[in-house]
Amino acid sequence: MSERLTVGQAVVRFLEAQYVERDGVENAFFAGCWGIFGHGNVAGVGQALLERELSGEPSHLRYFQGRNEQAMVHASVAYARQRDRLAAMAVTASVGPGATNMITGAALATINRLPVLLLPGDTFATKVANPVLQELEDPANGDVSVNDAFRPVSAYFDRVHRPEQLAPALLNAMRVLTDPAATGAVTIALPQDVQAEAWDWPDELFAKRVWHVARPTVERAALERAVAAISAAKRPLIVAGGGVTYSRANDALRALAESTGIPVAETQAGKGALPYDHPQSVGAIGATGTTAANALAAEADLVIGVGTRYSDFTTASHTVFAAEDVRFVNLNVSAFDAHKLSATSLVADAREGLLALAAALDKWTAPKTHTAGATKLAGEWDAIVQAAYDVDAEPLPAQSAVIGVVNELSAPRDVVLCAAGSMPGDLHKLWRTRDRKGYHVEYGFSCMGYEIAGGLGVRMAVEDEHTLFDEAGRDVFVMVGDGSYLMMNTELVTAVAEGIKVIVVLVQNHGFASIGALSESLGSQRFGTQYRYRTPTGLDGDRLPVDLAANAASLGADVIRAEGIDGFRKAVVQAKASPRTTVIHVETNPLIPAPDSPAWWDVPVAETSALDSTRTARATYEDHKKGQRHHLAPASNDTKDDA
Ligand SMILES: Cc1ncc(C[n+]2csc(CCOP(=O)(O)OP(=O)(O)O)c2C)c(N)n1
Ligand SMILES: [Mg+2]
Repeated sequence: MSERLTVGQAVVRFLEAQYVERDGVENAFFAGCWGIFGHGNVAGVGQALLERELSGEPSHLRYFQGRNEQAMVHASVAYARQRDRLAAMAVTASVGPGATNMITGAALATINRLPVLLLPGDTFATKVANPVLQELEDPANGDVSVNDAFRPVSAYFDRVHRPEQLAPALLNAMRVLTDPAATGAVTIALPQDVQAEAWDWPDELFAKRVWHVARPTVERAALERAVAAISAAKRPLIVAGGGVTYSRANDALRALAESTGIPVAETQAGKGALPYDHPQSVGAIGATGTTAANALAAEADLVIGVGTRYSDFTTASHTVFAAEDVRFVNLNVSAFDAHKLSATSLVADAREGLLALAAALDKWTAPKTHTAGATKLAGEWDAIVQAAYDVDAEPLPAQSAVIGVVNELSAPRDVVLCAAGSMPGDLHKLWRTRDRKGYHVEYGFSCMGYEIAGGLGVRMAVEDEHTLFDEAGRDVFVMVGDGSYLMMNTELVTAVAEGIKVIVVLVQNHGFASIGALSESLGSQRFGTQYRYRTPTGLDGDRLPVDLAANAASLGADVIRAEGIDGFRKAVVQAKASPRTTVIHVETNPLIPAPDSPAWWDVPVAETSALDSTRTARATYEDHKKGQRHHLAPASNDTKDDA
């Protein structure tokens, strides 16, 4: 049996029929399809979505209208992250700029290993009318289009020139989207004529299909090597990454930590692996780490990385693991990550691997003094956090106090979300995470503009989890700087249109506090990091009369202008009580930094310069470079029996 449908209609039918299962729980994979229409998709996938909506049949594949293609991808990616990659969204865009607007989002998805299906329109397969509006013509390559730019940022890429190619493209897309080790942005470029072309599709293509999300188990020999390495350790440290959360391995991690006494540090994506007040939680590690985690990292003889890709922020650009004899055991579903830092590698699902380690380590524990020392260090850091929450600055509050108020007034299950600027680092250090999904900082791509769109995606996931699994609600606190807000605030309109509530904390500090401080530390004198009028000497005039609160109100959001920290406190209470999207505008003092924890981040400084500030910074830079490690020593136990 077959059915005659267009390629666009077939895509929609197929997406509706895809399900995933893990741990015996099954749900539809695609929760929606975002779309902005142009000539590249309006009569193809767009027509199919209309036909779907008008059919009147209930469907989990809802259509969402975004305001910017990049933002639609961000919302989708945030949605998938909140759902632990067990659900995702698709995005349809027109040809040309509509398509290329998604490239930043695609890179963000692939870098963070988060699934999203991108369906950019492409130029005519038949080429009769070429060049079509927005077509890139390459005199030397007849088959190139702007969509080729998706290739390096996609976990899978295909272009469907003929209807027959659609089925394998869709099946491969699902294989990659639901594979924890391979997932990311999947791009299927759909030429605009092909989208509207009819074909007789075999019924099987649209039959319900369940994709079983794998939990690969640990190879016995690899487990033995890991256990040998761990049980020889005197100063071990676990580094928990995002893989812990996606695998829902939090209980297994806690059990392993408690049975062995090994302290647990967290990356940005891994924050929330343990609640902040667990005695063995030493908090953030690396360039934005706590004094506790970084002190333990500095002397660790064994680092057990779980579900982490060891970004430079995590390793403080390869300086944080400083002990001469430090070795690594990496548990990761991706062999690529498991082998980093010359580790003894366990290529497996995080939960399976942690359970296997706990069983195999049996009664082994780290030295009691090590565990107790970690708890003491963590307590000292928590006192520093409290002091940062309590900073009493007039008239403009410190950012750390703003974070403190949000932490205190949010419910334990609420989600704090951020992506770029000075806040991700401050949140990593200071946020007291109480729920495994309570912390959402996109720091793989750290993309300005992710915040509001991402908050929308998280809140959509929260609402869907409520409907599907009867989970309790969560407010979403989007922390966004003025720079990020100016880069992309468009999805406030979408939040209003869809009646989706997010609380946006808009921190106004008139420019880039983050890059300003970085610039100063590197001798670049905060050049180009403040929003000011141009004068004959540069952009150093008065502050600009930009009113971001008025801007947010003009987009349809409720807006509260908070004055000082007490005003901010009242505003948060009011926003939490409201059912509507609320933007809290608060001005802060950008010159009060979060508490320091000695750690370095490798940002190269000019080797030669006419400026004293740069020359001084270069000398400091060269000093820091000396502490940088390569971690090339083979895992110590790999050769143990050769002698
Ligand atoms: C799209 C994008 N462009 C540039 C950067 C580099 N960058 C990181 S933070 C930042 C400034 C952010 O300013 P704001 O949102 O006001 O936060 P603040 O630093 O003031 O806390 C810039 C330009 C980035 N991360 N993303
Ligand atoms: Mg700013």
